[in-house]
Amino acid sequence: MKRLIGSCVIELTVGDITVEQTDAIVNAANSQLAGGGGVDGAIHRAAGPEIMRQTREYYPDGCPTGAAVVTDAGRLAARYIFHTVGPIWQGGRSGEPDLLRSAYRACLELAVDHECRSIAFPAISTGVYGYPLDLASETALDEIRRFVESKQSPELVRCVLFSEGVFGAYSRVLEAWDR
Ligand code: AR6
Repeated sequence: MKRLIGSCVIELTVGDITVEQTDAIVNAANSQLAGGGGVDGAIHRAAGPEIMRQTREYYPDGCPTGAAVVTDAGRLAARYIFHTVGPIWQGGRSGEPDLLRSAYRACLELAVDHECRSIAFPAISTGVYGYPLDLASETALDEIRRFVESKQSPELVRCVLFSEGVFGAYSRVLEAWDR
């Protein structure tokens, strides 16, 4: 499923982000950049130990929530991994929506800075961090659309969703855009 924003494409797919061939893939990390489960564990396993070596060397203080940092992509097909930290859901009144927007925007800015024509995102914060899926999908897609509308870059933003349930939530948001 996809939508055109000017000459750019926002696309939804179901799958495993580690096999994406976009220029950059996004990791939903923690602020210590310590590795973990979920998509973070899958990316580090698939990309290899060089990635953790780089995060330790370049970002010993980690990465604040809502920001993003860059490493190589090791054994993956992508050129870069952008490690971002989404908010932990605490009920919605602790700035979670702004922090989630900021995480997406930080990665999109890195994509432009690193001349990436394509980028793949997982559904940041919707796993271990407990962000309600309907709210997260609306916020994520709105921030992606705003960025792409104003910058007309990257050419392709692909949301790689790990289950049909997550894909369904994202699809409902895209369908609502047409109404
Ligand atoms: N490809 C795409 N999406 C995936 C994959 C994959 N291979 N594996 C899981 N997902 P989560 P968070 C989906 O928990 O909520 C880690 O321990 C998953 O189904 O990975 O931001 C970090 O180290 C869900 O929809 O990230 C942090 O401590 C989405 O990715 C913490 O979890 C995000 O789930 C971050 O939590």
